[in-house]
Amino acid sequence: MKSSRSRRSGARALVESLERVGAETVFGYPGGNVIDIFDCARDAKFRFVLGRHEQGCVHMADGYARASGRPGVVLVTSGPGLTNSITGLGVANMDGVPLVLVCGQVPLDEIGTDAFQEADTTGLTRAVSKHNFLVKSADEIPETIAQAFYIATHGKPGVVVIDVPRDCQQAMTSAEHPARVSLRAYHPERVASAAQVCRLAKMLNAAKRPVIYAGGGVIAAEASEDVASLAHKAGIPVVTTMMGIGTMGSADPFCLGMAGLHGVPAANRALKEADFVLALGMRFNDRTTSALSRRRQRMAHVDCDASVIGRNVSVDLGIVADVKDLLSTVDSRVHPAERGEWLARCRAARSDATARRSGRLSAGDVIDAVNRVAKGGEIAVTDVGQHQIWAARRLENLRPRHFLASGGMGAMGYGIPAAIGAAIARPDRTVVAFVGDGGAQMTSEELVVAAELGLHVVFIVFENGTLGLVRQMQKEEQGGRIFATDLRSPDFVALAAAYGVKGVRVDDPAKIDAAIARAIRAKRPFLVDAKIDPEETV
Ligand SMILES: Cc1ncc(C[n+]2csc(CCOP(=O)(O)OP(=O)(O)O)c2C)c(N)n1
Ligand SMILES: [Mg+2]
Repeated sequence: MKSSRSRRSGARALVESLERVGAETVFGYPGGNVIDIFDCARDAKFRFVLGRHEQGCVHMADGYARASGRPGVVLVTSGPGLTNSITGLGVANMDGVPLVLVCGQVPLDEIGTDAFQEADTTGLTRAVSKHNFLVKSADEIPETIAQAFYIATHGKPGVVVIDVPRDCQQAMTSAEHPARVSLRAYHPERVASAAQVCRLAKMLNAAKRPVIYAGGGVIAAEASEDVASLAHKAGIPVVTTMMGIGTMGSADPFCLGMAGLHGVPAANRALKEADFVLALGMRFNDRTTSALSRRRQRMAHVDCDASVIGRNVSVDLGIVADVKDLLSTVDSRVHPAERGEWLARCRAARSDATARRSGRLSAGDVIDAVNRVAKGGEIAVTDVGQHQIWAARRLENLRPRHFLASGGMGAMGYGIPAAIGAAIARPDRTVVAFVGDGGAQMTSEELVVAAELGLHVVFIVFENGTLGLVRQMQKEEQGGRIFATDLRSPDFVALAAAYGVKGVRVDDPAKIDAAIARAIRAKRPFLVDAKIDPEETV
């Protein structure tokens, strides 16, 4: 190692490297085996945000990453700090969110001795990360940080974990942050061949009823505008996965909304009736394939991750490439077309209504109120359950990076902390969190962070007194045997007040617009406890 730089501790080198890779916010929670790094973070260039539980810290970093496009960074201690982080890592990794977690570890010579707060970080995070590192000397730290950020952000984005033993944090090193990262075994950039581009253009030009099926990979690749311009040029309606929501605003006449198991009828019908589907930046997990079950349509699938092509759905043409690059190359070969009749047929099916019983506040009333008041300018973050599906189906005019949800993992507890992370990333936006009364009780402790930082987040709790989505399954699939789903909640307005967050309770459809408007005007965290009908189903 060269030593033009003065010697400093591994912890100091780590903080310097985080600055060098451009980390401007780090989320985390301290502890004994990471205390040297925290000591150096005191005067770092980045801002440190203290969550109240490591799961919350990771979801915050995830929300920050999804809303900004920059990798989320988390710093936690060994043992319980790491195990508390696992759900958050799984959520981010499954949804292709770039995130780097640094955790403390017991000193090298104590690893494997059942030392206090020792956990097998490598073993525990293998299945919830794209890659993990165990640092074995202070000299490795700058290079490891550089590689971790490279891996997290290149190819399909994902989670990278760096386990840093305490003695490596304390040891002195002269190792410098590398100017460039070169990894012998990881070269994810792939481009489509000329033949593939030609074939795709031919398939599109020949199609009578084509549909674009856009996933989260379109948003991650910043290719939403390219999708819209292809759709407009060639008369192709666009449906999305849940992760792809925001690719195209619902005011665009080519946008048919979310398809799949929980999708809207117009989107699913278009997929069923299509003669050609162009799937972009998606995995075809089980939620997204329902409309393809009796498929007669031809299909092309483009994704930057080779492992998803042909895995769950067999396709006529598979292309491993960056979606944005691919669209820019194929564009000139696609003929302009109207496809007026096909578009009219697809559009006629648009319109969606949630079931409601008159007089009571429904989930649809709440979401419609957000549509009216926020007019699509908000960043919407959801938890998991019925409220998530209602929001995904019904929110209007969202932009790319403006709909955040735990898609792959479906982890309750995501909404509140992820909304906080999004608000930190985008102080210029109103963030609206849609959470169930079940999920709200999993991570409500993070509300105090929103109060402490004065963040502009509107937390809407859909209080139906039940774990609604599971109760609905019990009603519809388990012969109506309701068990362990109806639950008592705290007084959410009082709970928010205890954390320093103002709130209001609403159960009258006539008052919901005013409540949402007041929350949005507040310019500080505000909770709306919406009492809705437990019998409403999705
Ligand atoms: C961590 C976690 N545990 C369990 C589940 C299973 N689950 C999916 S939806 C749901 C109910 C959610 O209830 P609530 O938060 O009240 O939302 P609602 O469906 O009522 O809108 C449950 C228990 C889950 N997704 N995540
Ligand atoms: Mg509920």
